[in-house]
Amino acid sequence: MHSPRSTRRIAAVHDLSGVGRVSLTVVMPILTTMGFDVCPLPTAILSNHTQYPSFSFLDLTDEMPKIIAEWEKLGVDFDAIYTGYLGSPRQIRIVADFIDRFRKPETLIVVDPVLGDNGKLYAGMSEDMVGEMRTLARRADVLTPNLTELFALLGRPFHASCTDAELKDAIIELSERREHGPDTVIITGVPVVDQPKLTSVIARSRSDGRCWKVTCPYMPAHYPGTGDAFTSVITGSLLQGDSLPIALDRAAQFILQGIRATFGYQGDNREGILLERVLPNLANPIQSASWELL
Ligand code: PXL
Repeated sequence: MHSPRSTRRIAAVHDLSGVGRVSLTVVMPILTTMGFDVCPLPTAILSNHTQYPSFSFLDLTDEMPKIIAEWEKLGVDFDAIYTGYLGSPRQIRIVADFIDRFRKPETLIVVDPVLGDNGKLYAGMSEDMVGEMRTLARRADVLTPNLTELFALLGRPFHASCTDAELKDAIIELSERREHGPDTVIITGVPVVDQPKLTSVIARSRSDGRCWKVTCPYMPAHYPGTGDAFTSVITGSLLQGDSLPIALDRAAQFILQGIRATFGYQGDNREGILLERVLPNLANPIQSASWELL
């Protein structure tokens, strides 16, 4: 599998949730549409995501080392490794080891530290998970926390109204506090002070030292899986060679299109955005960039 390939390959380390359009059911169609060969390394199988009051959960921690060992035997190599929802502290250690064994200098490592939202950890997430996620985050080239995850990783109390300067400092702390922090940190779902109809994304790359902000309309509804969709588009866009601000714009625009396609229906928001309606948009060039330099 070391011969030249026409299609680049991504290992996608996420759960498979049957209902609710999150994780692999979002990551795979997006990255396949963007032209990649997506190889799932499933972390757990759930009946539906954990924002429903009840769900079945099959932990695949014991299976993962076997899958990884077979991939090693096959000599598979990956252009990117993209991790999301992980089911146990031991599983996070297995994923960290997988990255250490498969990463090459040019491999893009994207870690979405899925831990919680709206100031709360998701059902089943513990402080142990947060601690292990910190060590995984250090291996990332690109880390995409929302505000809840940002404060959890920093070990500070959550608060929703933050200034741009405060978030810029938080990113610098996360990526430069330790010798091997992530190069690029993208904070998603940042409210815009005094503008309740807007939301934003703030990002900084340590290697070029610049900080970017992308602002877009805020729709007053919560749809699970939008974080997975956002980071999938970021991953695909960076692998396609886009700059960080263009990747941010493409991802923000895609999520907005997805929410707009869904919002008009009086459906159950827990089912996520109508991804299947907007997937073809991923082939379009960017319509209007809105990034600004902070
Ligand atoms: O999209 C995040 C996510 C992924 N996987 C599972 C989840 C959630 C969020 O609720 O429950 C199982």
